[in-house]
Amino acid sequence: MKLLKNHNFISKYIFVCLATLFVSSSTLLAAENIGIPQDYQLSFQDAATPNMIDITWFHNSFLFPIILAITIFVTLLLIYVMIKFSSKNNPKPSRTSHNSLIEVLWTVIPVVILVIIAIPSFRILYTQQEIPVNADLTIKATGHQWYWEYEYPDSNSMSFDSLPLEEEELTEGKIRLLSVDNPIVVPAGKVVRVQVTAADVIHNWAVPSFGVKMDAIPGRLNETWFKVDKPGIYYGMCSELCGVRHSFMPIEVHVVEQNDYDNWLKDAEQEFANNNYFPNNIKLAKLINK
Ligand SMILES: [Cu+2]
Repeated sequence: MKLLKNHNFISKYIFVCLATLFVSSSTLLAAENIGIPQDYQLSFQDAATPNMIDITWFHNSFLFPIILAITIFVTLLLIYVMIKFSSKNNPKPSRTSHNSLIEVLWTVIPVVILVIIAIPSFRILYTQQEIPVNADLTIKATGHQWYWEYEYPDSNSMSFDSLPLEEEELTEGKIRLLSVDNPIVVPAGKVVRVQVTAADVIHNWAVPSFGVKMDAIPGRLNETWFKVDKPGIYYGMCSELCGVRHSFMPIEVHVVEQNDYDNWLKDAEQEFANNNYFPNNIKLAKLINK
């Protein structure tokens, strides 16, 4: 009866492990759209920048097989130990308490695995942090409770606020809690440097498909960068708990061809000449008082 109970437990354990493996491997094959989360998505959004391509490769093709191998190894080891050394099969346990060879091995092997992981990891971290010397465009993103303010320092310090669309403003193709009134627009194939800071509390400027996630800290100017070749609309969110409306400060980036960008810039420089803090702050006040 005891053995039966043991077997029950073991088969349940194996089932959970297999189910976990199946779910994780099938989600690696999902995620088709770029720049937007999918229903029931567990894995990454499709990569839109060289950095995100590296991050996706690092996780899916490098880390995941290592994790898989270790998980399978430990699971088999546990099953082996549970059966071989159960009180029934092994009534008189050995009193061995030390084995130098095994102790050295279980210290050295994990260290070697960590060093192998660290090499590509540090390389990716470095390219994320190291902005290419000649950025084609600089955008400054300032986090406020609870909206993003963007400045284009190269264009007469043009600046505008970016707030999510309200339910009644959602037209065809707009997405609730992701579409904003004033998205940022950048040219395709150009290196965009993003300076990130905050005016009140810590926020975080994050766009998953760009592989960008940078803390916005009051009194500090952080920098990150991205280069997107494929024109389209990409979405992100504030990713640092920053207050009650934390979930209402999405990020919308329009990547367009250079001439479209030039046209947008001409219009935007006029529209946002005296920046639009004031109207948007009224809008924000309305939202908060809702
Ligand atoms: Cu925030």
